[in-house]
Amino acid sequence: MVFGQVVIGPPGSGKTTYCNGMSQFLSLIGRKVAVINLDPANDSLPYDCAVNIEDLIKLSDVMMEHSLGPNGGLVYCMDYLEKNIDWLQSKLEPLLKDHYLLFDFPGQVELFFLHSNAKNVIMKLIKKLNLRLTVVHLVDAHLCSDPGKYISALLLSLSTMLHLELAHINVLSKIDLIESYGKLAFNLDFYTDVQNLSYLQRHLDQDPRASKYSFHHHQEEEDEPLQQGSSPCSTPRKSRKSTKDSKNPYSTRGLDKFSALLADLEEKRQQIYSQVDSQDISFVRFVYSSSNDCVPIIVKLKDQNKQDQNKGIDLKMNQEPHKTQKLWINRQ
Ligand SMILES: Nc1nc2c(ncn2[C@@H]2O[C@H](COP(=O)(O)OP(=O)(O)OP(=O)(O)O)[C@@H](O)[C@H]2O)c(=O)[nH]1
Ligand SMILES: [Mg+2]
Repeated sequence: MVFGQVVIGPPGSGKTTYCNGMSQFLSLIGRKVAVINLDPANDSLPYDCAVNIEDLIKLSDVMMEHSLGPNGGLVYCMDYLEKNIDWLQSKLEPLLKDHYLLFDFPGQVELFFLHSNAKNVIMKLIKKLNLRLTVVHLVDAHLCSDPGKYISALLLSLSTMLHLELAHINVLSKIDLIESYGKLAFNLDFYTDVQNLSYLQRHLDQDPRASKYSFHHHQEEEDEPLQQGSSPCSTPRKSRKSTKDSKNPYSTRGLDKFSALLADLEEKRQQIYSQVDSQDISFVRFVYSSSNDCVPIIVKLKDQNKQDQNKGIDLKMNQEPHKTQKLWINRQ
């Protein structure tokens, strides 16, 4: 079985440098390593690559021949690579016996959350060559210094994870430069653990560009006034809201526990469906209540004929004795 990494990330996030450093590290600890350059725009490679996409197709040729810009050209190159996957397969086969593989991909992020060609290339290699690959997604650590950019990096990481459907590690690159961007609003573990993003709200409000979108939650501010003199670089203190008994215990658990919770909720959902009048139920959702419980919300669609006088969406929350909330939505 052959193991390796698919190294991706926005332009200039350090993919090629990472592949170079990782290959040196692996060599030093006695592992045979092969770096495969799949970026047809990688002009000067700092490592000796075992396979180079430029032997198959060059971005400059594509741009010239097809009158494409660099972005369209890269999509074309990935498409071409997918169609010629046998070429890549034949180049990789001699390495499969004992090498660890590092794939250096282009920095055009749309290739990894929007288009399917790069994903198809990776999936075909996994299937044909029985590879075990992990995605290493590099994001420049300086994005932590700006709350809006940090959220955008998280969204990018999330869409990439969902699109590629592989084992995935997000890495903050260029961490040695982080101090040059000033003090972070929170400790580094806030950013690496992706803790409660609502703590970023007041920092977004201080940003002249973000503040115009009014992220501020006024009620929360009334509940919890900003403490004068509190250190801006301390781990966020728990909001009054979260220290109350409404703290969701599942928020600190791992994915393994989460599947147990889902099974539990599915059982509750089936119990609700087995009750009388269940044919009227459109779907059942769950919310976490202040009494440490997952409360079902039953959504029923009203019959249009009976409810003609109520145009538009009509939401009613009824508290049942067994703490079930029902939400009716008019069919438009
Ligand atoms: N200070 C610092 N610089 C880095 C680090 N990693 C990469 N760089 C620099 O960042 C620049 C871009 O690095 P690359 O490795 O070419 O980035 P890339 O993601 O491969 O770029 P593209 O292939 O163009 O998308 C180079 O000047 C690197 O020397 C790091 O950890 N610290
Ligand atoms: Mg590169």
